[in-house]
Amino acid sequence: MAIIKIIDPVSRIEGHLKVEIEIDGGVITDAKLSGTLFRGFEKLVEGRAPEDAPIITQRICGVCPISHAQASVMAVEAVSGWTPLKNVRLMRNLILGSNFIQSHILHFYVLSAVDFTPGLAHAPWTPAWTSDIRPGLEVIMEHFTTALAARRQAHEMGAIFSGKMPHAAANVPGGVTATITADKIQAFSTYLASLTGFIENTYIPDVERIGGVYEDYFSIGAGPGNMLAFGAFEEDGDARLFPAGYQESGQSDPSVNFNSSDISEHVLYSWFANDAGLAPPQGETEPVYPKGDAYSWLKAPRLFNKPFEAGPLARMIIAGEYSAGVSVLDRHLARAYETLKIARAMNRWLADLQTGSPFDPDYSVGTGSGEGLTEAPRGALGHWITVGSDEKISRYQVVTPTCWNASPKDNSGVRGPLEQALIKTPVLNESEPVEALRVIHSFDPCLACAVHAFKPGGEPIGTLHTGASNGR
Ligand code: NFE
Ligand code: MG
Repeated sequence: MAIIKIIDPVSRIEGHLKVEIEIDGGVITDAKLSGTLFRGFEKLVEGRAPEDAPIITQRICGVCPISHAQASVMAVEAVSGWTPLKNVRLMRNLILGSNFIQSHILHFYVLSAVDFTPGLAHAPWTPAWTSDIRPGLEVIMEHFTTALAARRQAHEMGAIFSGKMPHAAANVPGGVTATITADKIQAFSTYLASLTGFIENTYIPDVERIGGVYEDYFSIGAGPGNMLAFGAFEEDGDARLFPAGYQESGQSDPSVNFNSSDISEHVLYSWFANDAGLAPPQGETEPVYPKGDAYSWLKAPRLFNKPFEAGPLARMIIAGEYSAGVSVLDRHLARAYETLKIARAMNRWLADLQTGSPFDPDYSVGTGSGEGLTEAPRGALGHWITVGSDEKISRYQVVTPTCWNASPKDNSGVRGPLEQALIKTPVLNESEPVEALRVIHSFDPCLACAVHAFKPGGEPIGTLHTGASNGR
C-alpha cells in the first residue's frame, strides 16, 4: 500500500521547502514540491530608481547575491544599450567566479556530503539517519573544516573587488566602483592559487570517491533530461566561458535559438493570479492564497512550454564538456568540474586586468526595457526590467534557477524537473527516505531565491521533521 511522507522543512538547503512523496513497493511513485514562503522582491523594487535594483535584488539570497546583482546590472544597462568595457567585464567575472567557488564548496561539504557518509560524532551531525550509509567515505568529513576555511577564502577573495560579501556594493550599472591596484591583484592571485589547489586535490577527488561507492546514483534522479543555460562569464567578442543554449532529452547537440518570448511562467498550481502563462517581460507578481489546486509559492517557468533543468550539469552539457549522463552523481561531478574550469579561467582574467578605475562616468540609465540573462551557481538566472518615463521601475521580474528546477506542475499538469527526478527513486527504509534527500540536494535548491509569509495550512499525513539540529 502506498504511504505518503512529508518532509517539512527539507534541511540542508537554502530557504523553505516542503516535499511530499508517495512511496509504494519501495519506490517513490509521486512527488510534490512546495515553496512555503512568499517574499515579493519583484514588487519591492517597483517605483524605485533603476540603480537601486541590483542593491535590493541581491538581498534575495545570501548565497548567490552576486548573480542577482550581475543579472540586475545587465538588465539596467540593457535599457540604455550600454555595454561594459573589457576591464569591467573582467572584474565582474572575477567577482562572480569567487561567488561560484564558495557556493559549490558550501553545497558539497555542508549541504550534501552527509547524504553519503556519516557526519562528525557530535552536534549538529547527530542524531542522524543511518539508512543506506555505506562505509569507505569517512575521509570526506575529515576535510570539513578545511572546506569551511576554503569557502571563507573564496568570500575574502571576492570582497577584494566587490567591496564586501555577501551583498556586494561595488558592481553597479556603468561599471565596478572598486579601484584595481597591483596589490589587490596580488592578493587575489594568492587566494586563487590556494583555492585551485583545494578544488584539484580535495574537492574533486572527494566527489569522485562518492562515485566509487554509490555507483547506483549514476542512474537515479534523472528527471526530464532537458537542459537549459543562459550562459555567463563574458569573454572577448560575443563568447562566454559557458555558452547559452538548450538541449532536450535525446537531442544530440545543443541549440542556441531561443529568447525571452519562448519562456513562460505557468501559475495554475502556484499561489499567483493570472493563469495565462506570461513571458517574463510581461510577468506579474500578484499573490492569491489559497487558490484552487495550487501548492507552491514558486511559479513554473517553462521553455517552449516544457520543463528544463538548470545548473552546473546543464552548463557543462551545453558547453560540450560533460556527456556521461543525467543523475544525482552527474550533477555533483559536473559541479565540481566546473568549479575548476572557472578557477582556471579566473587566473586568465586576473592576468588580463589593467590597474585603474573600471567605471564609466558617462554611463546613464535611460528609459524602456532591458533583460539580464546570466548564470547563478544553481543555474540560469534572468532579471527583466521596465523603466517608465518618470525614470522609475514600472515592472520587474526575476526567474531563478530553483524555479526552473523545483517548480510545481505547469498549466498542462506536467511536473517540474525535481518532482520528476524524485519519481522512481528507490527507498530502502520508508521512515528514513535519505534517497529523496540525495535527489533533492543534487539540484542544490535555494528556495530563498525561488520564492521571491506564511506557512500553508493542511495537516500532513505523516511528518518527518529534519530540522537544523538533525544532521541528516
Ligand atoms: Ni539563493 Fe540562487 C543561485 C539564484 S537559486 S541561491 O545559485 O538565482 O535559484
Ligand atoms: Mg519571479
